[in-house]
Amino acid sequence: MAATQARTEAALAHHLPGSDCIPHRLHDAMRYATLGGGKRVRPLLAFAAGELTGATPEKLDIVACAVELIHAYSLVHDDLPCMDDDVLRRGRPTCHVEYDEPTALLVGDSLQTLAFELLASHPLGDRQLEMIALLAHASGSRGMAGGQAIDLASVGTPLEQPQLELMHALKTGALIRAAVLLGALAGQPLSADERSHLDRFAKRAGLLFQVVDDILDCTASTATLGKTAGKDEAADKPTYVALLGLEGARSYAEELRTEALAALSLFGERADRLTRLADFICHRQF
Ligand code: GRG
Repeated sequence: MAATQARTEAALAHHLPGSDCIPHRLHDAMRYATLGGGKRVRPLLAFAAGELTGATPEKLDIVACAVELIHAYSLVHDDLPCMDDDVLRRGRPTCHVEYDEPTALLVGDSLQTLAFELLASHPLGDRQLEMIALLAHASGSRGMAGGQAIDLASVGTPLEQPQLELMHALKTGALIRAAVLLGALAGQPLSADERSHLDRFAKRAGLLFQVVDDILDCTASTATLGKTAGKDEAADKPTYVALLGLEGARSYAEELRTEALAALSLFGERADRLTRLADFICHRQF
């Protein structure tokens, strides 16, 4: 993991325009928002899925950067006062606090378009157009942005599990799924059966990521603020902890992990890295 994270960091640093490039402030802010932090879960998934299909590391660098740039853009926009209004991200001031709101808006726009520029301008094999379409779909109104819209609309209105599932499948799951599928598409073709198993893994892993994120949010605020687990602030947010309680969310995470791993059994040892990543997503503490 550490080697892939470092490789991704270097690739991002290489492909992001330098701070010496005009306009300096915008490029500096793009680098600030993207480099030097983050678990790089989506690049790790892209590399692990690419390993399954024998994709070259050079192609996977591009896929990993594209997916991570979309992720970085989503965080910058999500932190803006008109959305979540957060002042800290990855232990540092958010982009709009460190720079200013208009710059943060343009950072998000520019990171998003850079992702597609990278995918379109490097040779990625026969299914390059499919890869571009897949990432566009996963990021847009029927993917991540759509999930964000459902989330914003649901504040103050408790969601039932199917709606919560749909919101997360779009908001967080779509990009995680795209990371897995794009990584695989950069290598040798899979059979229809293999592809549907990988897709099932990707969807389960996306949901698992979100359930664990909700658990960590709850336990972090409990530890910091001395609140009762699963109560108080979790209750007015659409989260799995609010819906299922802390223990219920934990057993749901285990269930999703088991389903994700079962979907990989078809691939045998070729899926070792994906298996270990599912374990990491499930048992991470940050
Ligand atoms: C603004 C179009 C638009 C979309 C925003 C993904 C998203 C949609 C907002 C992020 C809000 C959020 C904190 C969701 C919880 C799950 C999540 C994506 C957490 C952050 O991802 P990590 O843990 O972050 O992979 P790092 O810092 O490790 O990269």
